[in-house]
Parts: sequence; C-alpha cells; structure tokens
Amino acid sequence: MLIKTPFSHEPLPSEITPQGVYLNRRTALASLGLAAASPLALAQGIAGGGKLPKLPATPSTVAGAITKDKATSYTDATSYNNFYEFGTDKSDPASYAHTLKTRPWTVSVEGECAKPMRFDIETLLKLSAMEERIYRLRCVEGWSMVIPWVGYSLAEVIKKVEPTSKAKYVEFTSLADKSQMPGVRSGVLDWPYVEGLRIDEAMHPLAMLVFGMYGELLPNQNGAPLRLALPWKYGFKSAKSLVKIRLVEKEPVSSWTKAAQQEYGFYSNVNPNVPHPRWSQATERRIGEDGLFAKKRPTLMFNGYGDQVGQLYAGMDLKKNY
Ligand SMILES: Nc1nc2c(c(=O)[nH]1)N[C@H]1C(S)=C(S)[C@@H](COP(=O)(O)O)O[C@H]1N2
Ligand SMILES: [Mo]
Repeated sequence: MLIKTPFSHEPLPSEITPQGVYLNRRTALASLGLAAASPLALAQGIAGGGKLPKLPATPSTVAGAITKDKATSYTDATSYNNFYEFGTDKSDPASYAHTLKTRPWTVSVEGECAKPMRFDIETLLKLSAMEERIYRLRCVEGWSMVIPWVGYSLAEVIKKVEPTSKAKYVEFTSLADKSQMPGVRSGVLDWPYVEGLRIDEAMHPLAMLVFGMYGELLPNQNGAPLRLALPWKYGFKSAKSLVKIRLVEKEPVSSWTKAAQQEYGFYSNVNPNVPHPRWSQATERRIGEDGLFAKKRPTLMFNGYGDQVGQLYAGMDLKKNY
C-alpha cells in the first residue's frame, strides 16, 4: 500500500504558480537586485562581478564619502591587488586567495576597553546600516584606484567596547594562516600583518570597516570578509582580512615599519611633498587609464580628503611625522 506522507514532494495545488506570474516575478526581482546592488557605481555604468552575494547599501551621507571620480572597473579592482599573504605579484591574490575560508570568522576587539568582545562576522554585518562610499585608494607604489566600498564607520565597532582613557591607539591584525595563505610561508614580512592608527584617526567617520564592494560581498583578494579603507592614507594602512582590533596605550609598530623604518612611517598620510626614499610621490597612475596617451595624475595632499581629515594633524610637522 502506498501511504501519502505530509513530506511528499508533490506540490500542493496552491503552491503552483502559473508560469507567466513566475517569470514576471523573476524579472522584477532581477531589476530590484540590480538597483539594490551598487547604485553609485551603476550610475557610472560600472557593474560588479555578479558571482558573489549582493550586499545592499544606501549611499553614505558622511562628508567627503562619495568622490565623483569614475570608479575603477571591477575586473581591474579584483585582479591587480596587494595582499602579500598570497604572494607579492599583483596577480597572486586573484590566483590564490580562493583558499581563504571566510566563514566562520570572528574578530576580537580587545585591549584598553571596558567591554572586550568577540564578534562573529554575521553579527558585524548587522551591527550598523550598510553604506556605500566611493573612495580613492592611493598605493605607496604610485598607482591609484577608485572603489565603491560597502560597510560603515569603524567607530561603530570601537564604540561598542567602550575604550578607556588609556586607549590612545588602535592596532589591527590580519589573519596569518600558512595552511590558507601560501605567502605566509615566505619571509617578505613579519607575519601577522599589523597596522595601527591613532584613536582619533580610527574614530574619524571616513575610517571605514569594509565588508563589500560594487554592491557585493568582498572578493577574497580584496580582504574578505572584512578590511579597512582609510582613503587619506597610503593603501597599506588598510589592512585586510582582520581578526583582531586592539586598543592600546603605545603607538603600534606596523609590519611595514618593521620591514623598513625609513620608508614607512606610522602616519603614512598621502603627501605629494614627502617623497618615498626611493621614488617621488608627486604623481600617480590611475589603474585603467594606462593607455599610450594617459597622463599621470597629480597626487593630492591627504589624497584629496584634507577638508575632512586635515584637522587631525593640526600643528604637526608632516615631513617629520610621515
Ligand atoms: N593583510 C594585508 N592587508 C593589506 C595588504 C597586504 O599585503 N596584506 N596590502 C595593502 C596594500 S599595499 C594596498 S595598496 C591595499 C590594496 O587593496 P586592494 O587590493 O583591495 O586594492 O591593501 C593593503 N592591505
Ligand atoms: Mo599599497
């Protein structure tokens, strides 16, 4: 005898949607999804990769958060990367970062604070409303990009743990796992990758904790599942694949400062007037504009964010504090 169970896979008549209605709903959803993905980049005719889950966001209202510069293509932004944990060639992160496991993932926020916490990545994704911001990114090597990031101000997370009066600086640590990151077996840097900010820099609304780009979750090569974006500093300050945020009393020593102290100062603000010891910082090459007739662009003080962040450095000698 054949007994019909409630778990039968045969659909109930009420579950069957007429095909026309179904197709209409699909096209409606598709356009909705597109609109929700990256309104700012799409307004410039620039699409995301379309392979990663969408991360909807609303355009940021933070002053200076949306540059009018045209965003770099998704292909360029995801194939020309610095992420030494996966190798030192620009193409290495795109080739090898697929081995990075971004779930489960926790970030501990600790040190000089009343309420140290371990945040699960899913909790961080819901901690504050997702904003889309278009930031310029200036690499110390002399190239730049323009990236539509998705995330929110780093201050949102720091506030949660209630920093004490001893919290003068913030230290950021990236994952360093040899089994997932082939570059960590090499000695190019002293792993894990560590960076630091003064607390007021970290609390500045433009200092961003990033979970996505181009309206989608971050690709691994760009620092999934979360990284920093500090648009007025050289790119290396924006540490990727963060596992620890530590509030500290003394100025942290970054991996780059350890590697070459004369070349990488603590502040590392973009400054066309302070050359790197081995090259000028006066101009830059915008990735995607590198045709035969492409002109180099002049590099701007604080990467063009001086109106917003200049006050943080009032009275400081920026040649000494490079
Ligand atoms: N953990 C880690 N973070 C890192 C790096 C790195 O090698 N390891 N490279 C930095 C440098 S030099 C730059 S220019 C930016 C590049 O970010 P993008 O690949 O998303 O453009 O990431 C920064 N963050
Ligand atoms: Mo960089």
